[in-house]
Amino acid sequence: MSSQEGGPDMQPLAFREYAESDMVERVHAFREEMQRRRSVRAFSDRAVAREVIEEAIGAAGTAPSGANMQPWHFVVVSDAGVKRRIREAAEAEEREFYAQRAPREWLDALAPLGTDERKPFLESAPYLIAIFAERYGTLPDGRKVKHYYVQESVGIATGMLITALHHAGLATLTHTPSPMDFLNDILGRPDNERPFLLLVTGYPAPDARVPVIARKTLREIASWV
Ligand code: IYR
Repeated sequence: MSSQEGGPDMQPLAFREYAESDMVERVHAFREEMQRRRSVRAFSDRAVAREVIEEAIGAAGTAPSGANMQPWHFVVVSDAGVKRRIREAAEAEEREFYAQRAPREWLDALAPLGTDERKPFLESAPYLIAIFAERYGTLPDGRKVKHYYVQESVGIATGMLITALHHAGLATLTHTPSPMDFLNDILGRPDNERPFLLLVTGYPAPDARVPVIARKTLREIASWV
């Protein structure tokens, strides 16, 4: 359906309006649900249905993106051998990071989280989702297509993925071994894709504990003019 001769194809917006009281109740319930989300570093090896991951990635794929280029690619890793290779490569980088590369100030900032170079969750969690940012696209004939606001777009999609997985009832961890170009080699991804983040997901270990940390208040994070 075209709204204007010669313009882009347009269609009616599928918008759902709620009564104001319902709106407040919905957003309040959603905030409470998000308040329960924590980064988890102890995962159970309990199986998770593939459909849950598929649907969550489908939700992430609805994210807005620069010129609608959708410059993301998600590689879902469940193979034990591939997970082991990722763990070995990530721990090698992390050993370097904790022992040499990280300045004292950074290590001090991480101290409340209790992280170190050991990443057993990279093998115990049922799924690792490697998120890649496409620096540019490629047409079937090999020509390059420019992508816009790639970091912003992939960041938004990743946030939506984390939210979808949490909503489904799974725990997640955003893991960023640095550098992580080993993901291109292990997962066979092309040069136009840059690893953005490794999202670990599954059930938390039954005895999972999380650090006591505070979230900034609304007054601290928002101002009104
Ligand atoms: N990538 C390291 C270090 C690390 C860095 C930040 I910034 C964190 O918020 C957490 C960890 C690691 O995963 O241990």
